[in-house]
Amino acid sequence: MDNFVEEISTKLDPGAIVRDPELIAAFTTDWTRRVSGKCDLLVRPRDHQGVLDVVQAAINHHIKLQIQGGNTSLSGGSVPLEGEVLLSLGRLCARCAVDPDTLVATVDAGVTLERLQREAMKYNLTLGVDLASRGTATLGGMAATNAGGLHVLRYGSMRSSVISLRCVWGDGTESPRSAPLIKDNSGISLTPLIVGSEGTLGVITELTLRLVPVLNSKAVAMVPFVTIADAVAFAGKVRRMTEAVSAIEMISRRAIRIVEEVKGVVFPIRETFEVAVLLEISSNAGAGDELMEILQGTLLAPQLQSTLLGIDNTSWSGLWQWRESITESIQRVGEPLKLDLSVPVSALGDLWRAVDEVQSDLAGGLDVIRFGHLGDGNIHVNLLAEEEVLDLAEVEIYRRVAELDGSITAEHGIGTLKKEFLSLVRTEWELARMRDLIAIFNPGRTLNPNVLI
Ligand code: 2HG
Ligand code: ZN
Repeated sequence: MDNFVEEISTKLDPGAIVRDPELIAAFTTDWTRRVSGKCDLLVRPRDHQGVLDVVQAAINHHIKLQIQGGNTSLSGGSVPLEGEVLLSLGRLCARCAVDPDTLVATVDAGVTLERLQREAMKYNLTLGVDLASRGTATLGGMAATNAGGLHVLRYGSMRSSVISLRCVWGDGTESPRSAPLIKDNSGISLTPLIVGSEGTLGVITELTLRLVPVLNSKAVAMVPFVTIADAVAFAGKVRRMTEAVSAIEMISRRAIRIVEEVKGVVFPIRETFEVAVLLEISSNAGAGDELMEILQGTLLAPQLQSTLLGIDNTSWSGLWQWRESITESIQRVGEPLKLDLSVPVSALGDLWRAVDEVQSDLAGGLDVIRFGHLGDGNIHVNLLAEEEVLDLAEVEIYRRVAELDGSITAEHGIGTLKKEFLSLVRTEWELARMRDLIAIFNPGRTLNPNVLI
């Protein structure tokens, strides 16, 4: 370790090398507080060359590195578990350049989503991907994990927004600068492969991202449904009617109760419901009118009466607050086990029932809080219980998800927490090919040795 530090100290600025345990502590526990690692050294290069120097020195001295962006991973993917040196990209943030003619941004990996949103907004542009953790999540981390978020239905996950990337690979080589080429068919592209590889192939240092125009007319409705099946049918009808849908989110009754309890607020819908659907319509003009037309064409009169509308900015963001406060509110009542499930949208009712069955089999010992991205078939199931009950519930729910041809992680990634379950949803052949790729790009597993596989 001393030789490693000696080598990088000649190349990085003094502020880049941190050995103070108190300063390091802030980086070693993940956002959920469920995963706490250990680490004696934090390295924070400011640029691509610094990252290259660190990775090459790590290879020379047989040091393992754990990469970290904003440390917002919900699957333990960003903390060092076994004393790896923490390679934080938070200071790699000098560049955040928007090209308004090409509609792209070129950013350093440590730039936060919120900062890009601010810069892009100067030209009425934004990134299609948006997340509640926008103030902290970094674009490099979002690409490495193929983050999804609130508008996947319209803009896709990060993979759809990444045009090109620059990387330092785990074998100590580097790729050229990212280029804003909207079209480029010169052979096999590594870009889609790196996105979602969770830092097991290389460190992303720079990204060129596709931007989209900000749609200034937005309207939101919160519609209560007695069953999840009714909500799914509604989502399908709405999507068949218009392309202007920018989100179809779901909040269960239990999730609403938690937000009410923690925030001291009262949900305005008093009728009994199993799920509330948050539907957002965005366009350049008249989103409110279009939303009303959609609701009138899909809901019966009593349902329409209990629907909440957010047509102006204040009521619009007030309704979104219910959805965006859930994660933070749950965190205030416990340390949940977070499941991030997806199934074909048409199987969401089956998934709901499966989770209900697991809960009743565990005889009341399990608190289940469901919410998520109904339009994408991606349901977050947060579980609160004693650890042994959580273990049983997790295995059983994943087994049921696999039976429904679903995924054990739709958007948060495998990280370190879901590694043992990967084989439920990937074949031996697929796992072997993942290992082959890691062996090519990151041969000594210098980067993220405990993540993914
Ligand atoms: C969301 O959709 C995030 O709000 C967080 O993916 C999900 O807290 C969670 O489980
Ligand atoms: Zn989500």
